[in-house]
Amino acid sequence: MTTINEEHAAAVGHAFLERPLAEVDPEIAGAIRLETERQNDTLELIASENHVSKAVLTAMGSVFTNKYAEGYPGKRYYGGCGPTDIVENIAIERAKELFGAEHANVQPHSGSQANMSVYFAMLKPGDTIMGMDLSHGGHLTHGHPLSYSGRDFKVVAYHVRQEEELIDYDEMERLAEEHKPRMIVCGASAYSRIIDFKRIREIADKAGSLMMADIAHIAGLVVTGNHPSPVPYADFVTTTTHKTLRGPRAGLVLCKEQYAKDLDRSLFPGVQGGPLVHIIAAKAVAFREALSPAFKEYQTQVVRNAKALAAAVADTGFRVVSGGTDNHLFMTDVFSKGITGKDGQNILEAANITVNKNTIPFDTQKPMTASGLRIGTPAVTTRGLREPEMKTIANLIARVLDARGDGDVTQQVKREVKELCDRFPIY
Ligand code: DSN
Repeated sequence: MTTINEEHAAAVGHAFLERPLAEVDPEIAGAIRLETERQNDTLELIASENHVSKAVLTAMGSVFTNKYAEGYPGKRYYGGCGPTDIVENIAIERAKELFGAEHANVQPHSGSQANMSVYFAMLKPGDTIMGMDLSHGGHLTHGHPLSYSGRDFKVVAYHVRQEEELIDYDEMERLAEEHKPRMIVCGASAYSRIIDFKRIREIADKAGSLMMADIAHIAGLVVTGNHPSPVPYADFVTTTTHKTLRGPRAGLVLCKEQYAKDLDRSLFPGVQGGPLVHIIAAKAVAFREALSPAFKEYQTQVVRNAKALAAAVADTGFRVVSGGTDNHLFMTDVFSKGITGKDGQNILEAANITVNKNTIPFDTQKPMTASGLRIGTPAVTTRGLREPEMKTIANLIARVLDARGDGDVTQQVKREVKELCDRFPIY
């Protein structure tokens, strides 16, 4: 055990740079170990989570975290940005190539800030935007009253149709004609069907609106052609980089060249300060991985797994919203068997199966209770699970939910989850 004085001496000398984390901070090192074990022993079905490669982790933990680099490649406010410019230029070029985009800004720290940079580039406070209602599958930053997007702009929300639970494009068109929004925002965080970006462009053109597609959830599928791309249609495309795209926790904006200058200025200095260069390096690595043929195989398997899991869950008697899925996720209405989303999430977590409660369209429960569970396959597909394992998972989910979290059933399911996870180690 070192004394405080020894620690102080070590901290002012060069030696502190070399001390291992477990020695410097056993509590945080312990929490990292716990989280590694948790991820290894858990069936991760949260649709927005994934497991990144060691290459991505290495870039994130690199010395670029030490660097300030406000500005853009070739136009920085700090010296010493040579290697940083290499990283950012590579990330930009790879992002453009991946998505076939005219311009890419790789600096957003998150999806929320990516969206903010687009809004602040093109909109004035009080302008009208149209976005998908959060409880129908949209996102907080698409105009929810509790988000900056709902506070600074007038919001008109569109919905899914109650009967088939698909986006009501006719309603979207009617509302766009009536309200002439400055921007139509599309994209979703809890919608399992193909989004018709071409139709939305037509609606935007008729109403004289800009179009922004937030593809945070489906970006990986878009890259590989497993979901149609909005890039030919949308003025702006935003995404996170850590969901199906399987990169570091961060954001990205793509746009037509005509908006490039406004967008870049809006992001920096408008919304953010110094970029996280280590995270941009990790984005570049993830983009390189996403350019490989193996990534196409991965995304195709993600969708196959989601379809197989949705069908198997439906076979156990839980209603699946819209009857199935075309992408990496689906929503199951656990209240169809009298279980709230909140209870369902807790029951599954006790058995080491992680999902998130989610409202379903026309939900009768409050958001913190919810009637649904959102279930996604990006993470389990990364660790190598395929269709046969999806049937097993559906069975495990149904057993523990049907038993309402009974202790013996939970322990038995947890053991089976562990056996399954041990067959498919992550790192
Ligand atoms: N929190 C993300 C998700 O889980 O979909 C959206 O921001």
